[in-house]
Amino acid sequence: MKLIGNYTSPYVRKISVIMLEKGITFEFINESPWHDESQVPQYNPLGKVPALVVKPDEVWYDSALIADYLDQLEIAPALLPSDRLASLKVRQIEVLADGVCDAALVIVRHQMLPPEQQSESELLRQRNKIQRGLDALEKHAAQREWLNGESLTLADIATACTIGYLNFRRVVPNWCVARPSLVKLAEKMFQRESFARTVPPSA
Ligand SMILES: N[C@@H](CCC(=O)N[C@@H](CS)C(=O)NCC(=O)O)C(=O)O
Repeated sequence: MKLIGNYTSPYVRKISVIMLEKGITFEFINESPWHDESQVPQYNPLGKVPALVVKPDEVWYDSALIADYLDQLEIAPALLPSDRLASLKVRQIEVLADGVCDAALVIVRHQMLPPEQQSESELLRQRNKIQRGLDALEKHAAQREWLNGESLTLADIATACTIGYLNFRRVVPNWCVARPSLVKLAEKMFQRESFARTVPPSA
């Protein structure tokens, strides 16, 4: 399999972590989606990373869908419960974590605009999404050792990738204030080899 993307992307990191956790061998094709000459649209018409090439005529894109694809290969450890409702609950947390990343990414891109084109109200709107999303994740994290059950799931991986991205881009640097359960979860996740091997390169 070939994973198309770069490690500055939290969504690409999520997929790399999943494959490392499952011991799936893959070739990493380092491609930025942001250049005019980017090869990414040849894999994903939407021009976004990650994309996962299984065969020349079988390419998956959107990290949530790729995660689902990888889990249905039934390579241990399972990161989604087999019960459909329980699985949706894990994926709901993944959507929450990814949504926080989406807002953080909007902020990062917005801050690259010339100052006169930046809007404080838009930045505030996105920061509020991040704060509400993190509050909801903190509530989940406070309930148990893992976000949704007795063992590691996709919810923990997606949440840790999101926190890694907030740290990397220094978006909402005080995110950890009054969120002790998320801090604990992030510290635990960052010790895993899969996370140590996918640290974003310095910007
Ligand atoms: N929902 C998508 C989001 C992917 C995404 O936004 N990736 C960014 C990089 S972090 C990207 O490729 N952006 C390029 C663009 O929007 O043109 C996923 O989970 O895969």
